[in-house]
Amino acid sequence: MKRIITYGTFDLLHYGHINLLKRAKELGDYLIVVLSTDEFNLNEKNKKCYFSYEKRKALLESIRYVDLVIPETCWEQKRTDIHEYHIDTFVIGDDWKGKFDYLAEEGCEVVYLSRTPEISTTQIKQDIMSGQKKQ
Ligand code: C2G
Repeated sequence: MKRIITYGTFDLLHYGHINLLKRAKELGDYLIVVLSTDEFNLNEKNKKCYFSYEKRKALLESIRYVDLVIPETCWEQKRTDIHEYHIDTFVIGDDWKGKFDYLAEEGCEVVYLSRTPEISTTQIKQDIMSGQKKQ
């Protein structure tokens, strides 16, 4: 059983997130999503989420590619998560390319997947504010 882990906020869940989760799951058999808590988002990522952690968690748990959702409360937990959950591969979008290479020291493969370029939570919010419609 190949175990995959990925991290993120996943607010206003969209097809870019789904593309990432689908490809992450294709790398193994079991996918853990470590979901940023509201406090972590606010204090560490300067993100004010539209949906609360519980709602974002429920949405992720309904996705067929996702096997487990756990909280992300700090940047440093990745090293311990990898051991605690017996992770084979860490996966994240290539907007983070190079930032988590150090996890290879924990015996974990590190994979950066291409982002879906034309969509983002910020873009969705901006489009709604300006009355734009996504084509
Ligand atoms: N993503 C993507 N394509 C998009 C938007 C997001 O592939 N158009 C990917 C990101 O690269 C990330 C995941 O979807 O792998 C979640 O994105 P965010 O919710 O923006 O998460 P982020 O703020 O990058 O949090 O400790 C790591 C952080 O928690 C990562």
